[in-house]
Amino acid sequence: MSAPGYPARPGAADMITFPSRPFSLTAPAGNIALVVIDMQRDFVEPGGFGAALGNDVTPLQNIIPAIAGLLAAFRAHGMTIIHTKEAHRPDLSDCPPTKRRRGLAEVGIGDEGPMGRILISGEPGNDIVPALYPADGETVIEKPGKGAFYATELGAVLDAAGITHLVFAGVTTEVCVQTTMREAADRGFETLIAEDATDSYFPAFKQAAIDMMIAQGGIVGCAASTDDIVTALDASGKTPREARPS
Ligand code: C5J
Repeated sequence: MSAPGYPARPGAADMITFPSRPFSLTAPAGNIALVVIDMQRDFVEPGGFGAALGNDVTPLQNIIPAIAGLLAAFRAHGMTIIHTKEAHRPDLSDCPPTKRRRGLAEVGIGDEGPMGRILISGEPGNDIVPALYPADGETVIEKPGKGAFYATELGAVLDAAGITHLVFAGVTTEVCVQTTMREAADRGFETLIAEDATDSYFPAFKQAAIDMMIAQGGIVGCAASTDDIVTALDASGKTPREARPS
């Protein structure tokens, strides 16, 4: 079955080639997953934790349409989508004291913030912004660290789905996105960051993080624009489910 609006073209290959930097990435569509990192209300919405720390959240809000475009394309092609949330247990048993000590704010992890307890699972501010809310069947990983592989089931989920290539979006580029891309690269995944679908409270950090990851021949991974990623998906012409060997 083709996804609505994406008719299968007879003879079209199911390999997808992303015109990324510093090299093009090619993979079977069924082996590629989109990972949307920490698009949570507390990081992105005015009045949340990020704003309470004195950050301008506007740049993070501005990437919502690009991420929505990626989600729409991956959903239309029936491809794997993972969302992450930086979230701790209410008793903070998964939050090392060193992490709690970090930060310049009067309110810290576990304290009552503008949208409930900061970075605590189940609190309103810990949820994903409505515009990017996970659809039924999409995996949501709650992670206690900056990297999404540390102390989570992410590796097992990806292995079970046969995923080898990860497309990254979300926030913040130099913290949770970069940490997770590095974890993924060390585990043997090919990684690609959608450069206009990620951002930081510090514009220079975003650029530096992308530059250092794709330097030295893509030492961590590759980068491409959202438009180029979506165009590559659409050009494949088939949904991965059709193309997968049974
Ligand atoms: C941070 C994140 N910056 N999601 N979290 O603490 O990048």
